[in-house]
Amino acid sequence: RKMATAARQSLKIGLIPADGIGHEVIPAARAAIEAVGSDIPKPEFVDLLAGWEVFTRSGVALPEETVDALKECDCALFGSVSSPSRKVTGYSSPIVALRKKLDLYANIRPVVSVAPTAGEKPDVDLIVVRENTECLYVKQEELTNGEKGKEARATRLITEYASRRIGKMAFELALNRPRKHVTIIHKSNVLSVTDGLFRETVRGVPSLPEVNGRFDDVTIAEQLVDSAVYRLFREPQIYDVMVAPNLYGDIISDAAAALVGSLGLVPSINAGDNFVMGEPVHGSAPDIAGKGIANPIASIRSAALMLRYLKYPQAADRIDKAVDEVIREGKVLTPDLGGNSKTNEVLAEVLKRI
Ligand code: GGG
Repeated sequence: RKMATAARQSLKIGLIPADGIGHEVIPAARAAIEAVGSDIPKPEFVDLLAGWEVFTRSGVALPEETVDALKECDCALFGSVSSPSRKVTGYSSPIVALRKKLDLYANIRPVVSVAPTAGEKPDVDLIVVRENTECLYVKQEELTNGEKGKEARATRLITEYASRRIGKMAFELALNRPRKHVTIIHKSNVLSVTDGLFRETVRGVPSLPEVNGRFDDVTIAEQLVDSAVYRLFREPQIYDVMVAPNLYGDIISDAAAALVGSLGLVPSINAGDNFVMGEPVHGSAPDIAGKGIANPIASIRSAALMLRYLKYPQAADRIDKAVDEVIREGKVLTPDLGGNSKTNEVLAEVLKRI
């Protein structure tokens, strides 16, 4: 990848806290990046706007300046967005738009339980690889009046192109993991055309001529999405890399987060061939926004994941190790993990260990 090989003098990082607790957790991720010092090029942060809050002030959810500024950045961190559940004229989800505009086609979500003692095998150690650009997220919906009342329709788009590149990403990730195992998630017993195409295309990735047999050691399984959720709760150890169309991937990763203690622990990156954007899996949590008790760990881990993708593994390891120690010690934790500490207190513990 172009971005992975460029030697950088500085690392320009766009920061988009967006809404709610995004304003509390993105500064924590920034502090963690600053703490790794010379393990990365000198970071230069650019504060950027997007989200529901900026929409209510200006009528624009994703200002053009934000997109233009991101094109000048090496990477970015996005917090969380409070998109309304009803249609609001002129509003469209900025995170969905950003993923498309920057062609961040893979949402990579590792879900790992922290072992009680260092070195012990975690119960859950999987990565959800979520296709990030299509499925129902093409957002082509229409409301019409039928004979029996209103009828709402949505287009679900699955292409061979997008399925192939997300499949390649999943196999690539599996190759670098001890178990080298990919599970394809679909529902092609019902949606045989759309999910059928996804399943068949991902299955075909190892036989592509350009792959040159590189994935021959990766084993493949597949699972219907409903049964995948059941087995995720019953025997999460069977999963290594799970690759899924957009909506299933979103749901599965939240479900998997329940197995490791809190959604507040789970990071992600939105990755493309030329850009990467870290983003906690959790949303804007309006119920706790402004109270200073949001768990900063998902954002801090997202920063580490972003640095790892940019080929700064030492910096990423330092952040991840510090976070794991804080969780393992269990003394300074936010309320979502049963503690009574504040965001800044958890951050301070992490920074001490970095
Ligand atoms: N960081 C994840 C996040 O912000 N989740 C909320 C979300 O994605 N809402 C739906 C949307 O705005 O598209």
